[in-house]
Amino acid sequence: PPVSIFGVPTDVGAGTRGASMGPEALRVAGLGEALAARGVDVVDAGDVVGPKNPWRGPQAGYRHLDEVVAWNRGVFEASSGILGEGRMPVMLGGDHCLAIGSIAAVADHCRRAGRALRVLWLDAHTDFNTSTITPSGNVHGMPVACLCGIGPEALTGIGGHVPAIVPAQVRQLGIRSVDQDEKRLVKEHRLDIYDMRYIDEVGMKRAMEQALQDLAPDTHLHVSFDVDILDPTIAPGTGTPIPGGVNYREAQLIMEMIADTGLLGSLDIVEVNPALDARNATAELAVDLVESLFGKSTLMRD
Ligand code: DIR
Ligand code: MN
Ligand code: MN
Ligand code: MN
Repeated sequence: PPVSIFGVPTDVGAGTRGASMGPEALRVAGLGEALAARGVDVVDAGDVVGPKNPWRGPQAGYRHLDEVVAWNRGVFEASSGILGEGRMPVMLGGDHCLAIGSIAAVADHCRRAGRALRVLWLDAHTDFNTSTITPSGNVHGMPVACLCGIGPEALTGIGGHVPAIVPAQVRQLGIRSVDQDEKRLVKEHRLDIYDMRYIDEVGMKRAMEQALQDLAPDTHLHVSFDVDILDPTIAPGTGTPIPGGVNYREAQLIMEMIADTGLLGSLDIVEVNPALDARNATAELAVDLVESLFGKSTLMRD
C-alpha cells in the first residue's frame, strides 16, 4: 500500500531531551528514499505541530500532561487523515507517548472497517505504568496502559472509544525493563510478553512465530518500534538504553518475519535521540531495518 510518513518532533513524554530531533534524523538517514527505492509509493506529509517542552517536573504523577494530550490529538488527526486516504501511516517520533494517538487512530479506523487489529510492541519496556505507580512521571512509560483504558480520560479517550484496544490485541517483544508495580499490573492484565529471557531460551524465530500466530487473514498489523528494543551497542541514540537488547541479526529477523505476514498496516518509529547518538547510527540502523520490514531480504525468496 502507499505510505505517508509524518514527523512528530517532541520529547514531552520523556525524561531525557532530544527525541524531538528524531524525525529529522530519520529523514537525514534516508527513510523516504529507502522506501521509494523499494518501489513503495511514499510521500512525506511533514510534521505535526504542538507545544514546546516546558521541561517541568511531574505534577500529580504526570510530567507535561497537557502538552502530551495536545501532541497526541495532533497525531490522532494526522494518522486518521492518512488512513482515510487509504495510505499507511508511518510516524516518525518523538517519544513513545505518541503511540497513544497513532494507535487510537488505527483502532478507530479498524473499528469502522470491521477489521481485526493486532499491535506488535517492540520495546525494552512494557510502557504499562500509571500515575500512581510510575517511578518517573514520564508518559512515554504509560502508552500501553492508556490505550487499554487505564489512565487519564484526556488520553484514554483520544480516539472517542474507551478502551481503544484490549490487552489481548497486544504482543510485546524484547522486554527487559519493567518497574516493580508495573510488573504486577502487566500480570493482572495478562499482557502477552516475549521478554529477552524467553528469546534467549527459545530463540527469536520461535518467539516471533508465536507472537505472530493466529492472525486472521485481513488483520491490520500495527508495529510500534521503540528503538530501545535494540542493544545499546548498535543503537546508542536513545534516551533510556537498557543492556541485553536484540542484536542486528535478531532485529533483521523480526522485521523480515513481519514483512512475510503481508499484514503490516501502520508503523511508529520512536525514541530515536540524535543528541545521544554516534553519527546518526541509530536512525541509519532504523532505516535499514524498516527496509527489511518492507520486504528487503538478502536472498531472493518466494
Ligand atoms: C520507565 C521507563 N519504565 C518509566 N520507560 C521507558 O519511566 O516509566 N519507556 N523508557 O520507553
Ligand atoms: Mn517504549
Ligand atoms: Mn522503551
Ligand atoms: Mn535491511
